[in-house]
Amino acid sequence: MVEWTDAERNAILSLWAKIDVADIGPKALKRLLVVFPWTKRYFPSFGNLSTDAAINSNEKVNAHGIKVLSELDKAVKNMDDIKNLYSKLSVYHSEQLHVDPDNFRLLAECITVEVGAKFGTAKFPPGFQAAWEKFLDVAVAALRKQYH
Ligand code: HNI
Repeated sequence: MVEWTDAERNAILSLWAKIDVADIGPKALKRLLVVFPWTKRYFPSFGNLSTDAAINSNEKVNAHGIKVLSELDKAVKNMDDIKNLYSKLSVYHSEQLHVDPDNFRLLAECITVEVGAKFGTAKFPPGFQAAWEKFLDVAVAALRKQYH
């Protein structure tokens, strides 16, 4: 089981309280699709993702970005049980969506870039980033868990 120090919990909770899911979610997913373009292949039902402009104005991308970040909200509220929380979601990504699990880390990276860009060093100092990265690592590990 993952151990969290009080400082880590506080950093994650205070950062999360400032994060607007409807802002960071779409931005992070758009960044994923542009920076790591092979990820587009998982979203054929989203329509036109052929250019950066098309990705930016795609409403399905926006909605899905919000959905993904809202899922992280559940993890923030269940920090001691993320593995179980994401168990079904892991099976779904593995067995139905066939998402290469390496992509989870790439999305986590895009989320962190957006958080850093939004808050800057003053509100997202290295100590906060350390706790935040650990949190995302635990979420990514939980999503990878049911792959075999
Ligand atoms: Ni992911 C659907 C959460 C990373 C591709 N994904 C979901 C759903 C949630 C979710 C929630 C909706 C499930 C449902 O409808 O029951 N995804 C997450 C989380 C992460 C993540 C928390 C990582 C932090 N997903 C990724 C990545 C990819 C991905 C990295 C591919 C590159 N996800 C998908 C696809 C779907 C999906 C594809 C189905 C989309 C649809 O609506 O058809």
